[in-house]
Amino acid sequence: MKSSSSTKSLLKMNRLKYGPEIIGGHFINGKMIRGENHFSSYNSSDYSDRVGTFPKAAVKEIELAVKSATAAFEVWRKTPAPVRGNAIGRLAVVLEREKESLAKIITREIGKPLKESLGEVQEAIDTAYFFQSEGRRLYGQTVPSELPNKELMTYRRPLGICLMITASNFPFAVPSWKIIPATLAGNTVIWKASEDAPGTALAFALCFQEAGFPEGVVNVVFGDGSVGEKLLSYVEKGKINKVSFTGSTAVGRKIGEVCGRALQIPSLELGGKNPLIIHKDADLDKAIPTAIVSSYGTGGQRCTSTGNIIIHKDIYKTFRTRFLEAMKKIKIGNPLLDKNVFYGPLIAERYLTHFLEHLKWGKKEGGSLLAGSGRITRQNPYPHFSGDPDKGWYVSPTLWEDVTIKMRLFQDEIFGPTVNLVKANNFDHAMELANGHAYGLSSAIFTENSHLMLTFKENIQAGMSSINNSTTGAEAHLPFGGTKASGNGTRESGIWVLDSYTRWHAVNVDLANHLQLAQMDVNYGKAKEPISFKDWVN
Ligand code: UN1
Repeated sequence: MKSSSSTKSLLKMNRLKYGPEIIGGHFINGKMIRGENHFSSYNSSDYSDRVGTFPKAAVKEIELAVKSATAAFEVWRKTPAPVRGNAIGRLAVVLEREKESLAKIITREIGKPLKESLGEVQEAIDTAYFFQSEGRRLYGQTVPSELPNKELMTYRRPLGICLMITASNFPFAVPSWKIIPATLAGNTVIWKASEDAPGTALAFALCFQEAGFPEGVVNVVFGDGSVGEKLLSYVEKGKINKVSFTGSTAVGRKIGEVCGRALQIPSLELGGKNPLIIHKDADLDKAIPTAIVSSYGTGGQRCTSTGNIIIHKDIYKTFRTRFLEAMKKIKIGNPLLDKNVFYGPLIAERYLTHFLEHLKWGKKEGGSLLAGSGRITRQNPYPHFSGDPDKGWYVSPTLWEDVTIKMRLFQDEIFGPTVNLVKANNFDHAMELANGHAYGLSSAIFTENSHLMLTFKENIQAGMSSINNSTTGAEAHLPFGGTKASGNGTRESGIWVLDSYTRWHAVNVDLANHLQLAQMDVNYGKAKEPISFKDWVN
């Protein structure tokens, strides 16, 4: 199709403003495959800027990815773990060198502020440096045997071909949490990247290549959920040995069913409705800005974003006034044109639809809207906006009150810049509210009382908890994951993730010159006659 001269000049302008268009391809067996059935990835902050075009994987490319990951596994699993760690160390160096450029690609594609994108790349760098040395520490144990001349030991073995399916909100950090430890452990990877962030995924794949990962160890394919479903069928065929997924609870359940039938344990990192308790003794000078970041940072598009702020009734009014005051300073817009923007657009139109719907049903079920006017447009302006609101899915920060535990507003994850103020009568009531939803990902409390900190830690149903800090912002070497509807108990990051990408292999070596049987030929010894202390007394 020929583009008109005005489209051409717009493209040229955008190129100067944002960067060139990427002609993308799947990354399979170390090669780019342009493929067919192309789709476009647009700059979420400005839809007139096309980041690039990418193919949607067809069966033949999926087959090729499975084949190359399978062939590479035979070589990679035999590569000594410290050598695999070295490749990860080189990856860290590449990521450090390219940190700025990679962050700009992330911001261009999904619209989070550059500071956050830099943080995201840093999270991948931290992960790479952490696992570089794990290659020299992929310890097993030596275990004493109950028989003489016999040795027992354990080894971590890789699982095989790992399928990673990731979301668009952390298109770099979260894939790094999966791909880096999986490859360190000797597995090979097929990564089905988010269709909202294919440019970021391709850039990441090329970093693995530069770092000297052998061909076929990391393969990336593009496409929507239907490509993910096709890939999942290889679990049933016994050709994919592990699935790691970050996304919605609904999709996580489906993946869990497929993997369960194949007797596999997937890693599922799912939704959240994360509570932030503000006790009456909270330091509000810290709690208010933290609650703002926790609720509205990344436009609320983190699975760790705060969903309910649970405030002690004695300070409810003060908190409400000060929170509303702080909200007024939130700057929204195109983060590539203004670095002071607090949050950018919603990543995709489907998030906008979901967000706008919640405004309707939230009011209907009785929530009181304290702030928030829906989609920001030229007709429906927002006071601190940078850029052209009509070119992206921008929404204003939203605040609800009069929300009760049974309401959808209290229970449902919205995945946008919206939060509820919920009044608690006392600490116990606050805890009841904090646990009164289906999820259990992150959680936080503000209090100066160390006894309440302890009670909170011991009773909150969540995989992660912050004390006097945000529900967001987990560090790269602590276990990440949730309980209840937020996951299946698997963890990402730190040493804990290794359990998700390895299986234990128990080995015994019998060096005796005769047959000896455990449990049967063991000389356990026996106790002597019972001692009686009767004579020692009276
Ligand atoms: C996610 O939203 O899926 O803890 C991951 C945080 C980030 C990671 C969030 N480091 O908020």
